[in-house]
Amino acid sequence: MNKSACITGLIAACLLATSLAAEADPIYYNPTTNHWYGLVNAVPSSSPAGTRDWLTAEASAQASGGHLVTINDDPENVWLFDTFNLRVYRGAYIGLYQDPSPGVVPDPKADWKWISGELSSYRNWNPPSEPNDAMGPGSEQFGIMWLNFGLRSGYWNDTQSPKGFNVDDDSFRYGIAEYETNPVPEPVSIVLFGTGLVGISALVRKKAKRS
Ligand SMILES: [Ca+2]
Ligand SMILES: [Ca+2]
Repeated sequence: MNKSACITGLIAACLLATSLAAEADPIYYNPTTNHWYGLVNAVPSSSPAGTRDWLTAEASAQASGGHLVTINDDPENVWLFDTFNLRVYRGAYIGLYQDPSPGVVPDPKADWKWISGELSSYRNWNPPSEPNDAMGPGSEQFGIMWLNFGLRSGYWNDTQSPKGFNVDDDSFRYGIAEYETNPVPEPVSIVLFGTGLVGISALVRKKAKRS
């Protein structure tokens, strides 16, 4: 099985296991990229409490029509930090990954890919050592962005997946998703209200013509 077929199969399995319930978290619009962003769940429904998983986060993003975020440049990175740093304790998964196939041990500094398929070479690893496979060769093959972690905030780290987290640190259970179109459908009530306003203004114009 080639690498992309492997990761696609893993994500498909997660999609089946992930609730497709609408993401309740707010969606934020970035006028510079003309994209939408939001936090997505990284905690598999089938796993013990306190486990997060990059594949589940990506499946959550795909369920709403996006991917884990591809960070293309410094302005997008700064915007993401400003938008999410007070909403997430420690960090959140981003769309960077290395080949997770069993037995594959990529160089920790090389062969990082964006799950969106974009080829952006922008990186903002936490200096001086990340990405570093801190738990041994091939141990950390998924990217996170530190959002609320002292001097590391705004920088990236390679980390494990799945990985345990302290459930008291409730916020470290997310990925950041990026969407090319707004994933939140316009609420029916707003559409009806808008139609009503059009009707009312037409009525007002008619009356004005008569008088
Ligand atoms: Ca992007
Ligand atoms: Ca690391």
